[in-house]
Amino acid sequence: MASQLKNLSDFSHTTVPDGAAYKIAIAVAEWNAEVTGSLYKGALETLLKHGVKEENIISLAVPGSFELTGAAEILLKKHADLDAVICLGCVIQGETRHFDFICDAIGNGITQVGIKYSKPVIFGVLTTNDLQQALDRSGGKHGNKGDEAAFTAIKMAHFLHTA
Ligand code: DLZ
Repeated sequence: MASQLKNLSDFSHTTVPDGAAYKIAIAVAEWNAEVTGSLYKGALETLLKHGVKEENIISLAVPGSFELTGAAEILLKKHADLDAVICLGCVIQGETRHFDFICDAIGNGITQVGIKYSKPVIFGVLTTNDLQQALDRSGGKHGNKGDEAAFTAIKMAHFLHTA
């Protein structure tokens, strides 16, 4: 009989499996670098803290968040042994509809890439009304979405190998 989950209330949001066996890529956007640099720092530290080996982490920068989909596709095509890709970016609402197009494109794009390769592609993109909201979520009063993206990547890499 298939193993069953424990009561879901036993699971902590931050209960993370050991990442020692996994190879994970991080693609980070250069737009709003003050924010994305902190997201990247959080993600990298979290991967290392949970056992992912430094030599098994690939880090690459792309110009803007729009490029994250293409980056995830290229990474998964070139590195067949990757267990997950983390996409980090920060899109801040402006006066035009650019924000909506970029956010929709990234959300749909990285979902499709994950499905195409049957690999976890993690959405670590802040979509905020202003810079302060982004700072609050990249190491400020609301934590760091980079950390969250990293432990989600390890959990989904574990899922990939145990499902
Ligand atoms: C053009 C643009 C704008 C206006 N705003 C952002 C943003 O807030 N965050 C971000 O990551 N990128 C932005 N970009 C750049 C686009 O993501 C992309 O790099 C360009 O449209 C070129 O494809």
